[in-house]
Amino acid sequence: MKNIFVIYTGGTIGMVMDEKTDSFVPFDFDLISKNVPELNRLNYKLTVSSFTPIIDSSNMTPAIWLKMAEIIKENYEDHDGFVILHGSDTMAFSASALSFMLEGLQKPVIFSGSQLPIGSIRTDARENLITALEIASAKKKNRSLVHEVGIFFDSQLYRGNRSFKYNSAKFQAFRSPNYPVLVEAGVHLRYNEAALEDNSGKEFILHTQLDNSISVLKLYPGINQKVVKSILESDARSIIMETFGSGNTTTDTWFLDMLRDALKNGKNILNISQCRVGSVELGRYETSKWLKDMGVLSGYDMTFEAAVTKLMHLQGRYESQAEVAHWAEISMRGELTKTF
Ligand code: ASN
Repeated sequence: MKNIFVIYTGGTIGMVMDEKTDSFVPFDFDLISKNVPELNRLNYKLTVSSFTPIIDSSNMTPAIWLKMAEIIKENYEDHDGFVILHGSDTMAFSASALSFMLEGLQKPVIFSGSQLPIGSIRTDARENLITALEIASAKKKNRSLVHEVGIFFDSQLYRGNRSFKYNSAKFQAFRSPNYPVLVEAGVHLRYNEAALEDNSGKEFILHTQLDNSISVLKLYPGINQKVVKSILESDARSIIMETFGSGNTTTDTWFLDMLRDALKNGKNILNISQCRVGSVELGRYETSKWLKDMGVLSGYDMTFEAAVTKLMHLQGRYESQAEVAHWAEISMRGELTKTF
């Protein structure tokens, strides 16, 4: 019998309607087990750790990521896989964060949740939960099939640090356009073995330090100098710059001068695109050639969620800005593809 560890953090999956406020509020795990009697018929032993308080994932914090990662570390040897029940709103941030905190995973860590509460008749929660458990327990020749952090939602397992929530209305809430789906659940579960992280021979290491000294500069035509200056001069160690297309920005002299000053003052500036599909390609257009020359870092095809959590991880791990910059451009957990 396989041992699966379930971490319940909250989210719509376990919510009920509060009649006083007429809005959804989180509820305890009993509600889930009562509504999924199939859990007793599964051939696994489930151990459940419910967080207090149970939260809507909009209240997620790095401290809670640490708690999840530590629980996984403590229960790693005795369990075959982990399922984390989590609200969908910030699930991609948590899955990305855990992918960096848990190096060399040999076992699956599967995030899941739902768009409708488990108690509602048309809920997507039951299918999501049961299949997430199945993937967390799947083995071939005594080795887990998945050795990374994934998000299972609406029949698909995505790499956690490649996905983002793109739809708040449909059951298919997530997408991972820059990386293939890892598992497709239909009549059979189809594992895309070529796309899955292998990690064989790697040592499992928990990284606990996170430094959230980050700011974000999202560009738009007409952005004014005061706004750019205040972001670049904040005390953040790194700035994520969300640019146009394949990494382009205005070439106005004031803007490029401000970036140069920020870099001179020791900031890291990581360029990711506002486009969710495709990659930053510094130097493809003249409008990004300047950035490359001055030392702006390329985030390639990384998601915003991966960029934020990767920088928190790197800054927690390295005091040196140069070291953070070095690793920012390298794929550590399959979060980016360098095609250029
Ligand atoms: N607000 C909810 C959450 O993220 C949304 C959901 O789970 N579908 O906790």
